Amino acid sequence: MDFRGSEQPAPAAGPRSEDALPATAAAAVKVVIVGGFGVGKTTLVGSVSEIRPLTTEETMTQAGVGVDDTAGIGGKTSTTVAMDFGRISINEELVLYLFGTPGQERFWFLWRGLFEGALGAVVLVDTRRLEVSFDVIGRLEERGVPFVVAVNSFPDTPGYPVDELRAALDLPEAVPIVMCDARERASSRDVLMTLMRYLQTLATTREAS
Ligand SMILES: Nc1nc2c(ncn2[C@@H]2O[C@H](COP(=O)(O)OP(=O)(O)OP(=O)(O)O)[C@@H](O)[C@H]2O)c(=O)[nH]1
Ligand SMILES: [Mg+2]
Repeated sequence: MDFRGSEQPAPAAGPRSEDALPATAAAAVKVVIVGGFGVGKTTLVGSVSEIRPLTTEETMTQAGVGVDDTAGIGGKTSTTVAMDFGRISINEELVLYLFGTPGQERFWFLWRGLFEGALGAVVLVDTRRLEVSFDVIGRLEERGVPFVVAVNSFPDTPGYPVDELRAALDLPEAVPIVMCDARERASSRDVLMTLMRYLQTLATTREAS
Protein backbone atom coordinates (compact mmCIF):
# COMPACT_ATOMS: atom_id res chain seq x y z
CA MET A 1 0.00 0.00 0.00
CA ASP A 2 1.27 3.46 -0.84
CA PHE A 3 1.10 5.80 2.09
CA ARG A 4 2.54 8.76 0.26
CA GLY A 5 0.31 11.75 0.63
CA SER A 6 -1.66 10.17 3.47
CA GLU A 7 -1.10 13.07 5.78
CA GLN A 8 -3.07 13.06 8.98
CA PRO A 9 -6.13 15.29 8.65
CA ALA A 10 -5.80 18.47 10.65
CA PRO A 11 -7.69 18.21 13.93
CA ALA A 12 -11.15 19.77 13.69
CA ALA A 13 -11.00 23.37 14.82
CA GLY A 14 -12.63 23.77 18.23
CA PRO A 15 -15.16 26.46 19.05
CA ARG A 16 -13.64 29.92 19.12
CA SER A 17 -14.58 32.30 21.88
CA GLU A 18 -15.65 34.98 19.37
CA ASP A 19 -18.08 32.52 17.75
CA ALA A 20 -20.17 32.29 20.90
CA LEU A 21 -23.28 34.44 20.96
CA PRO A 22 -23.06 37.01 23.78
CA ALA A 23 -25.10 35.77 26.73
CA THR A 24 -26.88 39.12 26.86
CA ALA A 25 -28.15 38.90 23.25
CA ALA A 26 -31.91 39.36 23.35
CA ALA A 27 -32.85 40.18 19.76
CA ALA A 28 -31.61 39.01 16.39
CA VAL A 29 -32.24 40.77 13.10
CA LYS A 30 -31.68 39.35 9.66
CA VAL A 31 -30.13 41.75 7.15
CA VAL A 32 -29.34 41.02 3.51
CA ILE A 33 -26.48 42.58 1.59
CA VAL A 34 -27.41 42.89 -2.05
CA GLY A 35 -26.01 44.50 -5.17
CA GLY A 36 -24.83 43.75 -8.65
CA PHE A 37 -21.94 41.57 -9.66
CA GLY A 38 -18.63 42.42 -7.96
CA VAL A 39 -19.70 45.51 -6.01
CA GLY A 40 -18.08 44.24 -2.78
CA LYS A 41 -20.80 42.31 -0.92
CA THR A 42 -18.54 39.47 0.19
CA THR A 43 -15.90 42.01 1.17
CA LEU A 44 -18.36 43.91 3.36
CA VAL A 45 -19.68 40.82 5.15
CA GLY A 46 -16.10 39.65 5.70
CA SER A 47 -14.83 42.98 7.03
CA VAL A 48 -17.61 43.51 9.54
CA SER A 49 -18.36 40.00 10.77
CA GLU A 50 -17.19 39.12 14.27
CA ILE A 51 -17.30 35.43 13.43
CA ARG A 52 -15.29 33.87 10.66
CA PRO A 53 -17.61 34.53 7.72
CA LEU A 54 -19.07 31.68 5.75
CA THR A 55 -18.43 32.25 2.07
CA THR A 56 -19.28 30.26 -1.01
CA GLU A 57 -16.69 31.62 -3.42
CA GLU A 58 -15.88 29.77 -6.59
CA THR A 59 -13.10 30.59 -8.98
CA MET A 60 -14.32 32.31 -12.10
CA THR A 61 -13.47 30.20 -15.13
CA GLN A 62 -13.53 30.40 -18.89
CA ALA A 63 -17.04 28.91 -18.73
CA GLY A 64 -18.33 32.25 -17.46
CA VAL A 65 -16.99 34.18 -20.44
CA GLY A 66 -19.90 35.66 -22.33
CA VAL A 67 -22.28 34.81 -19.45
CA ASP A 68 -20.86 36.94 -16.66
CA ASP A 69 -20.40 40.60 -17.39
CA THR A 70 -16.92 41.24 -16.01
CA ALA A 71 -16.50 44.63 -17.70
CA GLY A 72 -15.22 47.14 -15.16
CA ILE A 73 -14.18 44.60 -12.53
CA GLY A 74 -10.85 43.46 -13.88
CA GLY A 75 -8.77 41.51 -11.38
CA LYS A 76 -11.72 39.72 -9.80
CA THR A 77 -11.00 36.00 -9.71
CA SER A 78 -13.82 34.50 -7.63
CA THR A 79 -17.55 34.96 -7.27
CA THR A 80 -20.24 34.08 -4.75
CA VAL A 81 -22.33 31.14 -5.93
CA ALA A 82 -24.73 30.78 -3.00
CA MET A 83 -24.36 33.23 -0.13
CA ASP A 84 -22.14 34.92 2.42
CA PHE A 85 -22.97 34.70 6.09
CA GLY A 86 -21.69 36.72 9.01
CA ARG A 87 -22.72 38.06 12.39
CA ILE A 88 -22.20 41.32 14.25
CA SER A 89 -23.33 42.46 17.68
CA ILE A 90 -24.56 46.02 17.51
CA ASN A 91 -24.74 46.28 21.28
CA GLU A 92 -25.00 43.85 24.17
CA GLU A 93 -28.56 42.92 23.24
CA LEU A 94 -28.89 43.25 19.49
CA VAL A 95 -27.26 40.86 17.04
CA LEU A 96 -27.40 41.17 13.26
CA TYR A 97 -27.19 38.14 11.02
CA LEU A 98 -25.80 39.15 7.65
CA PHE A 99 -26.64 37.32 4.45
CA GLY A 100 -24.75 38.38 1.32
CA THR A 101 -26.44 37.46 -1.93
CA PRO A 102 -24.76 36.27 -5.12
CA GLY A 103 -24.37 39.15 -7.59
CA GLN A 104 -24.56 37.26 -10.83
CA GLU A 105 -28.00 37.10 -12.38
CA ARG A 106 -27.79 33.37 -13.01
CA PHE A 107 -27.85 32.82 -9.21
CA TRP A 108 -30.65 35.27 -8.42
CA PHE A 109 -33.17 32.43 -8.03
CA LEU A 110 -31.56 31.97 -4.59
CA TRP A 111 -32.74 35.38 -3.45
CA ARG A 112 -36.19 34.22 -2.46
CA GLY A 113 -34.85 32.05 0.37
CA LEU A 114 -32.26 34.58 1.42
CA PHE A 115 -34.89 37.32 1.82
CA GLU A 116 -37.23 35.28 3.99
CA GLY A 117 -37.56 36.99 7.36
CA ALA A 118 -35.17 39.83 6.46
CA LEU A 119 -35.97 43.09 8.20
CA GLY A 120 -33.89 45.22 5.90
CA ALA A 121 -31.24 45.32 3.23
CA VAL A 122 -28.07 47.14 2.24
CA VAL A 123 -27.73 47.81 -1.48
CA LEU A 124 -24.05 48.12 -2.31
CA VAL A 125 -23.41 50.27 -5.34
CA ASP A 126 -20.37 50.81 -7.55
CA THR A 127 -20.83 54.18 -9.27
CA ARG A 128 -18.68 53.04 -12.20
CA ARG A 129 -21.39 50.49 -12.99
CA LEU A 130 -24.63 51.94 -11.66
CA GLU A 131 -26.75 50.01 -14.13
CA VAL A 132 -26.11 46.70 -12.31
CA SER A 133 -28.03 48.13 -9.34
CA PHE A 134 -31.28 48.97 -11.11
CA ASP A 135 -32.75 45.47 -11.10
CA VAL A 136 -31.60 44.86 -7.54
CA ILE A 137 -33.39 47.94 -6.24
CA GLY A 138 -36.50 47.09 -8.28
CA ARG A 139 -36.64 43.66 -6.70
CA LEU A 140 -36.37 45.08 -3.18
CA GLU A 141 -39.15 47.55 -3.89
CA GLU A 142 -41.32 44.74 -5.26
CA ARG A 143 -40.79 42.74 -2.09
CA GLY A 144 -41.32 45.76 0.17
CA VAL A 145 -37.97 45.26 1.92
CA PRO A 146 -36.67 48.56 3.36
CA PHE A 147 -33.12 49.32 2.31
CA VAL A 148 -30.28 51.84 2.45
CA VAL A 149 -27.82 52.44 -0.37
CA ALA A 150 -24.08 52.24 0.35
CA VAL A 151 -21.69 53.52 -2.29
CA ASN A 152 -18.53 51.41 -2.20
CA SER A 153 -15.56 53.52 -3.20
CA PHE A 154 -13.01 51.97 -5.50
CA PRO A 155 -9.77 53.81 -6.39
CA ASP A 156 -11.07 55.15 -9.71
CA THR A 157 -14.63 55.75 -8.52
CA PRO A 158 -15.73 59.10 -9.93
CA GLY A 159 -17.20 61.56 -7.44
CA TYR A 160 -20.98 61.38 -7.62
CA PRO A 161 -23.07 64.05 -5.89
CA VAL A 162 -25.67 62.37 -3.70
CA ASP A 163 -28.53 64.25 -5.39
CA GLU A 164 -27.48 62.99 -8.80
CA LEU A 165 -27.13 59.47 -7.47
CA ARG A 166 -30.59 59.62 -5.92
CA ALA A 167 -32.00 60.78 -9.23
CA ALA A 168 -30.09 58.18 -11.24
CA LEU A 169 -31.32 55.37 -8.99
CA ASP A 170 -34.78 56.92 -8.73
CA LEU A 171 -34.74 56.72 -4.94
CA PRO A 172 -37.28 58.40 -2.67
CA GLU A 173 -35.90 61.21 -0.50
CA ALA A 174 -36.24 59.11 2.65
CA VAL A 175 -33.89 56.32 1.54
CA PRO A 176 -30.46 56.97 3.12
CA ILE A 177 -27.40 57.02 0.87
CA VAL A 178 -23.99 56.61 2.51
CA MET A 179 -20.42 56.35 1.24
CA CYS A 180 -18.33 53.42 2.42
CA ASP A 181 -15.22 51.37 1.95
CA ALA A 182 -16.36 47.77 2.20
CA ARG A 183 -12.86 46.68 3.19
CA GLU A 184 -12.96 48.74 6.37
CA ARG A 185 -14.70 47.26 9.37
CA ALA A 186 -15.67 50.65 10.85
CA SER A 187 -17.04 51.86 7.54
CA SER A 188 -19.08 48.69 6.98
CA ARG A 189 -20.36 48.93 10.54
CA ASP A 190 -21.49 52.52 9.91
CA VAL A 191 -23.52 51.30 6.94
CA LEU A 192 -25.30 48.76 9.13
CA MET A 193 -25.91 51.39 11.82
CA THR A 194 -27.49 53.62 9.16
CA LEU A 195 -29.79 50.78 8.19
CA MET A 196 -30.77 50.13 11.81
CA ARG A 197 -31.54 53.82 12.40
CA TYR A 198 -33.61 53.89 9.21
CA LEU A 199 -35.59 50.80 10.27
CA GLN A 200 -36.16 52.43 13.65
CA THR A 201 -37.47 55.62 11.98
CA LEU A 202 -39.79 53.60 9.76
CA ALA A 203 -41.12 51.68 12.76
CA THR A 204 -41.70 54.88 14.74
CA THR A 205 -43.50 56.51 11.80
CA ARG A 206 -45.67 53.43 11.37
CA GLU A 207 -46.60 53.40 15.06
CA ALA A 208 -47.48 57.09 14.98
CA SER A 209 -49.82 56.76 12.02
N1 LIG B 1 -10.56 49.19 -3.90
C1 LIG B 1 -11.54 48.49 -3.39
N2 LIG B 1 -11.68 47.22 -3.78
C2 LIG B 1 -12.71 46.51 -3.27
C3 LIG B 1 -13.62 47.07 -2.38
N3 LIG B 1 -14.57 46.15 -2.07
C4 LIG B 1 -14.24 45.06 -2.77
N4 LIG B 1 -13.10 45.26 -3.47
C5 LIG B 1 -12.49 44.31 -4.37
O1 LIG B 1 -13.40 44.16 -5.44
C6 LIG B 1 -13.56 42.80 -5.79
C7 LIG B 1 -15.01 42.36 -5.68
O2 LIG B 1 -15.36 42.17 -4.36
P1 LIG B 1 -16.39 41.05 -3.85
O3 LIG B 1 -16.54 41.35 -2.39
O4 LIG B 1 -16.02 39.69 -4.26
O5 LIG B 1 -17.71 41.46 -4.63
P2 LIG B 1 -19.12 40.74 -4.57
O6 LIG B 1 -20.13 41.83 -4.70
O7 LIG B 1 -19.23 39.84 -3.41
O8 LIG B 1 -19.06 39.90 -5.92
P3 LIG B 1 -20.09 38.73 -6.42
O9 LIG B 1 -20.41 37.89 -5.25
O10 LIG B 1 -19.28 38.00 -7.47
O11 LIG B 1 -21.25 39.46 -7.01
C8 LIG B 1 -12.59 42.04 -4.89
O12 LIG B 1 -11.42 41.84 -5.64
C9 LIG B 1 -12.32 42.96 -3.73
O13 LIG B 1 -11.02 42.84 -3.18
C10 LIG B 1 -13.41 48.43 -1.97
O14 LIG B 1 -14.14 48.98 -1.17
N5 LIG B 1 -12.37 49.09 -2.52
MG1 LIG C 1 -19.75 37.90 -3.35
